[in-house]
Amino acid sequence: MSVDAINALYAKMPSALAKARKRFGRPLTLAEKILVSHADDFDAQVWERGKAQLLLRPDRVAMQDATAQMALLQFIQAGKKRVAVPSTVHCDHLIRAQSGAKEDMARAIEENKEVYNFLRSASRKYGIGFWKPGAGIIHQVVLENYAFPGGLIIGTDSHTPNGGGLGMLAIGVGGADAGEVMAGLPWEVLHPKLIGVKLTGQLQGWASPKDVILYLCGLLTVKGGTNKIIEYFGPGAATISATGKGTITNMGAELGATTSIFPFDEKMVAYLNITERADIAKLAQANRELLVADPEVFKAPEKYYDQIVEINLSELEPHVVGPHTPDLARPVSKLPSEAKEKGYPMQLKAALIGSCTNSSYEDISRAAHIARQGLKAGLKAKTQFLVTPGSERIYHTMQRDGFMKTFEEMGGTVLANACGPCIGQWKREDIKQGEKNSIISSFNRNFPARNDGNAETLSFLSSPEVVTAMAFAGTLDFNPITGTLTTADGTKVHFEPPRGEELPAKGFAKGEEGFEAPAENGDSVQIEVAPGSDRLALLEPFPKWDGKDFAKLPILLKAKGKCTTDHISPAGPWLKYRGHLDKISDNMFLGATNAFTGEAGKVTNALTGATGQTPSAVARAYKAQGIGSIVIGDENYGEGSSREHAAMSPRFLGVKAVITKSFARIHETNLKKQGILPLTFANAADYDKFEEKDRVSITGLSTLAPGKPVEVTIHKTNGQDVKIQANHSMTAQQIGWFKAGSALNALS
Ligand code: MIC
Ligand code: SF4
Repeated sequence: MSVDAINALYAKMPSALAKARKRFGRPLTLAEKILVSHADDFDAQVWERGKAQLLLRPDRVAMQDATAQMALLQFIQAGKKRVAVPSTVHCDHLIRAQSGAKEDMARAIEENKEVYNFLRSASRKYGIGFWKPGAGIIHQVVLENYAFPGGLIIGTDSHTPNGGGLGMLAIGVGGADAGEVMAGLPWEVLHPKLIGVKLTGQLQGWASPKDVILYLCGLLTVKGGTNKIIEYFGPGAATISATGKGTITNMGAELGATTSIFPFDEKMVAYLNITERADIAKLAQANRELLVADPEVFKAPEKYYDQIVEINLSELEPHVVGPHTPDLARPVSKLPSEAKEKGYPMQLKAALIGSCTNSSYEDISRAAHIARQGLKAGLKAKTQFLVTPGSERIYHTMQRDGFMKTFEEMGGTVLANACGPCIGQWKREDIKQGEKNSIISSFNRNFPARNDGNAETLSFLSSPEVVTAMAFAGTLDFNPITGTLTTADGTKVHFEPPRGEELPAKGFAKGEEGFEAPAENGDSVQIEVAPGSDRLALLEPFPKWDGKDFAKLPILLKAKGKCTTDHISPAGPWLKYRGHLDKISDNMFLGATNAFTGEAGKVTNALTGATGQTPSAVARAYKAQGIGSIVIGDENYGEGSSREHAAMSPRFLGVKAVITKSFARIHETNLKKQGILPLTFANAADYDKFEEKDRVSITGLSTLAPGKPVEVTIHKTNGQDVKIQANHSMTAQQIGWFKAGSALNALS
C-alpha cells in the first residue's frame, strides 16, 4: 500500500469517526473505526451488529494460487479491463513437499506450469501484482509488504486475518467476493458482533502467542467466533510481538471469526521498520488515536463488546490441541494422561514447524533454541522433522543466522516457502493409507486427512517450540516443561524454557523476493488457457432459476458431524484441479460422513438403489436425468477454508439447497453467491427426521423474502408427508442472486 494512499485514508478517518460517534451516540472500538471509515456510504448504511449487511470498500485484495484461479475466472466473466483496487496473487498452495526446497520448487514449476502461466498472464493483463512460486505464503508476504494499521483487506483464503497482527481488518472471502471487489463493486458482509479479549500480564517461559489462540479455541469452540470480530485489548496486548499477534489473529479463523485485530502499538512500529516501512510506521504513530479504540472503551469494555473474555498471559500454560479439531484443547501437561486414556498412538511419526501461522523470526529462533539444547546434549530428532519457512525473507534469514543448519543437524528437512504439508501437499512415504498414527505441527488446521490424505492420522497442533521438543521426544506422553529425555549414553536432558528474539538484530536477509509487476497497459496481454487442459477451463454461467419450486428431490447426502470444506472439497492431490470445475467436482463430499451408513464419501443412488457410490457419480447421474438434489448438514457446516469449490461443485452437479443446523460464514456466503439455497432448521432436531429414501420439497420459492421462513416437506416412503420450517439469512439482493443463478449472473 503506498504511503500516499494510507495518508489519504488516515486523513478522512477523523470525520468518519466523528460522524459515527454522533450517530451511535458513544465512543468507538477499533474494529468499528475501521468499518465505518471503509463504509461505501456511511449515511445510507444500517449499522446493526449481527443484523445489517455492511457494504464496504476494501483497500486491497489478496489471492493465493489455489483460489485465485476461480476468482480470476469469475473476474474475467465480469468483462473489466483492469482491477479497481490494488490486488495481488501469491503462488504458494500448489507446491508439494517431497524432498526439500530446491527439488520441490523445480518439480512444482514444471507440474503447475499451465496454472502459473494463466495466473501470471491474467495478473499482467488486469493490473495485479504477481508473487511467483517460492516467494512465500500469502499471509506472510502480505504481513511483510501490504498490511498496515487501520486498513481493510480481503483475501481469498480463510487465514487472511493474519494481517490483524498489524492492526488491520483482514478478512477471508470466497473468490466471487474478490472478483466483485476487483470489478469495482463494494464488498458485502454481515455486520459482525464484537468479542473483546482483554489481555493482562505477560507470557512466561514456554508459553507463546500460539497458546493464546489455542486456549481460546478450547474456550470458544470452532463456531464461537462465527460472524464476530475478535478485538484484543488490555496491557498484555502490547507485550506480544507483531508476528505473535499475527499468529493469534491468523488462527481466529479456527473460531469461525470474521476476523481478529490488535490495537496499534510499538511492536507494530518495530515490525514496520524492520520490513522497510518506516514511513508507514511514522504515519501510523502520528495518527495513533485513529488506530486504537477510544479510551472510554478500555474503562468499561462491557458496554462496547457483545462478549468479553479475559486472559492473564502470565498464567497461560502452553497448550496442545487435537486430534481432528482445533478446539480439543488442553495444557501440554495434561496431554500424556489424556493420550493414554483415549488410546492415541503414543509414537509421534512427524513433527512439523513453520507455515503461515508460525514461521516468524521469533518462532524460528525459539524453536532453534530448543533444537540447540537437544543437539548439545547429544539428542537427534526421533520423528521426521519438517520446517516450512513462510517467505523468502524468513528463509534467507534462517539460513544466515544458522537456524537452518541447526534444524538440519537435528535431522530436519527445510521445505519450500509454501503451504506444503499444511494443505495435504505432502508426499508422505512412512505410513500406509489407513494406518493410525500421530503427528504434531505448529500449523493451524488439523481436520482429518488434511495433511497427508489419511483420515487415520491424528494431527495435534502446538507452538513451534513445543513441537521441536516433541520431535526430540518422539512421543506424545512427554511434557517438555517438566520431562527429561535420555541420550544414547544415558545422560538425562531437561530443556530450559525457549528463548528467542522477536526480530533479527541484523535485519532480514533478502533473497529473490519474487514479485512481478503487471503490465502498464494490459490490452495486448493474452490470457493463457490451453485448450483441452485438464487444469483450467473457462467458466460457463450457471443456469438461472426456472421459477419452479423444488419438488421431491432426492437427498444426495446427509452429512453427520463435522463437515468442513476439507470434507466437501478435499485439497491435497485435488488442488491441481482448482481451475477446472468439472474435473475437481469428482472430489465432491469425498470426506463427508454419510449419516445413514457412517461411511465417508459413499452414498446411495436413490434412482437405482446402487450403494457405495461416490457423491459426484450419483449427482452426475441425477444431473443427466435433469434431477436436482438436496444436502443435509450438521452444525457449523462448511467450517474451515474459503474455497468456493465447496459451493461450486455442488452447484455444478445439481444440488439445489443445503439444509443444516448452522453454517460457517464464508461457506454460507459462497453458497449464496453460487446460487444454492443455504437453509437452517428452525428446529435443529428436525435434522433427525430425514431418512435415506425420503424425497424433499421446498415450496413457496417465488415468494422468498428476507427473514421469511421457507417450508420444507419431507416425503416419506410410506406416503406420509412431514412438514418442517427452515430459515435463511438472504437479503433481497442475495435472493436476486439465487434467482439469477449466481451472484455473477446477477451482475451482468
Ligand atoms: C486452508 O488453509 O484450508 C487453505 C488451503 O489455505 C484454504 C484455501 C483453499 O482451500 O485454497 C483457506 O484456508 O481458505
Ligand atoms: Fe497455506 Fe496452511 Fe496457511 Fe492455508 S493454513 S494458507 S494451507 S500454510
